[in-house]
Amino acid sequence: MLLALEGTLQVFFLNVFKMIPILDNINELSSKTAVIEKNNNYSYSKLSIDINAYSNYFYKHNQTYIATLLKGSYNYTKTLLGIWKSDNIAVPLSSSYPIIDLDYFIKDSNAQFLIFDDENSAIAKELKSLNKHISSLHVDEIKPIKTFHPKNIDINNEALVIYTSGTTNKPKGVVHSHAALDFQFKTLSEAWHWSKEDVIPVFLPLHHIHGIVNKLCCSIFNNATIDIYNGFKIESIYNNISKGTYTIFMAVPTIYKKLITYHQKQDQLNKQSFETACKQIRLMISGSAALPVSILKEWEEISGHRLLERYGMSEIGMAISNPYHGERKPGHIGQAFNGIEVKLMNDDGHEIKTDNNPGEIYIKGPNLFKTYLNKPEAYHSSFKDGWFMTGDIAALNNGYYKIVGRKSVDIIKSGGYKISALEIEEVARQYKDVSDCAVVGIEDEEWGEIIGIWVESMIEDEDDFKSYLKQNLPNHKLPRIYQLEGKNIPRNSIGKVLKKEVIKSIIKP
Ligand code: MLC
Ligand code: AMP
Repeated sequence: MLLALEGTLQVFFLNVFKMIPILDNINELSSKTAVIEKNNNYSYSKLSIDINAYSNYFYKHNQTYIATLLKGSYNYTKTLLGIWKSDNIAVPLSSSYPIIDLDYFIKDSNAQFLIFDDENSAIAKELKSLNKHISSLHVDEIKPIKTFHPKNIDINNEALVIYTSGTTNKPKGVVHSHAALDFQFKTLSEAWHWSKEDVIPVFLPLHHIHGIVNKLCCSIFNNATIDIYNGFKIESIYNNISKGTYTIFMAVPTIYKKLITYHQKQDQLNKQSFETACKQIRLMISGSAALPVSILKEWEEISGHRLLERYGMSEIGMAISNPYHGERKPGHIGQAFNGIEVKLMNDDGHEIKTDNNPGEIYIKGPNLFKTYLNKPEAYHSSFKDGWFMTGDIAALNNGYYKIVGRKSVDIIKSGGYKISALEIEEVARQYKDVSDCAVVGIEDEEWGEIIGIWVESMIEDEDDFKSYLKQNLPNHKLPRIYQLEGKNIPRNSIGKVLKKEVIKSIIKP
């Protein structure tokens, strides 16, 4: 009865107030499952009520940055959408980062609130002690109440900040408006034929575009169902695929490789159920890093799926994709999505229009980010004549783009994460024994690239150095290959480190 009354009131308010489409699409009367978390199902109507609680709680705050430290969960989902419904800006953070980084994200974004769950309460406490001004809130403190304070939300308002690594300085906060996100939801939904019948496992980190936009938000936007995991749990994901739970699957290449290896270790019966169930999934997508053709082929043999590879970036969302229908070309990222312009530019500033001629990918369209938080110069210098310069090098081949490299050797992609070599060097140089060092990405089939570090001075206690790095870097930024014998780093005549030589000469295990 109360639910029905609340629903009616909301329908009334929604007719009066301007809302953003992803929130508009949430049917407050629907008993359909929005999120499955372990054995619990959360309906769209429950989600709607829980989101409204945020409107009430943050009623007096507009366009305020709200940081979150929440595991992959229903709580994460309702908090992200609740922050949007209250016209505030979500800054999703991950506890995989050391305190020093989290503290930087809080300060850089000038977050006024930090919403955390049980799993992150100790870190939240530490962050609160470093940022006295912040209101630190356990997610359970935001409770639904009967009154509802709807707000007008301008689609051009800021919605989301994603921290991403670059070649200079500290990570940059990429700011997206609702308009850019909405364009992404619509574009991806259309291109990949999302429907309310879809069920997707969400296990990627929820502080990056791939997990947040492509998986979680597209599912909500389409009234589909999310099966949410707290990270990549291979055994349960594999078993749930085998049970035929999912209709759509998205992951980074490293995860496909991990699933292949896991599958190969199964007995015949398990193998058979997995392979049969895979064939019932309607779409499997790979992105965030180059998909090696070897992985594409192995996966095709197991699952019967030719993976749909697509290309994106924190600043641009998704821009290029192989087709849903039509040829998915191995080793290629496909064509521009509808409404997004792509061109290749050579070093002389000329557009490349011929095949097999590499150039930097430039992007234009409603998908682009709004700014880098507090870094207007970095924002302006990443554009030329209104085009965003991605730093990725591609060539055209019969109408399909193919990534052939990256402009900067200091950007590494490992496990689907973008990592700055300079950031790791900066941390390593602060260790007492390190006079100078060079960090590089070394090609690897499973991880895309593996991080290697070459230290020029002798390290007295290797274990101590490694544990220092562990304390100061998130797991995905840790070097896995160490050259610590104090040998000279290859340099040119003016002392500049020759990273390509470092890559060649570093001793791989
Ligand atoms: C972990 N390990 C690594 C590693 N990370 N080894 C080499 N290189 C790395 N980068 C090792 C650990 O030391 C450990 O070894 C073992 O792997 C397991 O570690 P883990 O931390 O438990 O790893 P796991 O949880 O399995 O993580 C792997 C992963 C994760 C692939 C699931 O990296 C991940 O979620 N990646 C996705 C990132 C993502 O979403 N990117 C999208 C960004 S948006 P040992 O020896 O101790 O067992 C974007 C735009 C776009 O890029 O286009 O989408
Ligand atoms: P991020 O900043 O974490 O969003 O990472 C974006 C980067 O991921 C891009 O600039 C590319 O270098 C890389 N990337 C994403 N998708 C692909 C792909 N399909 N092939 C190769 N690289 C990719």
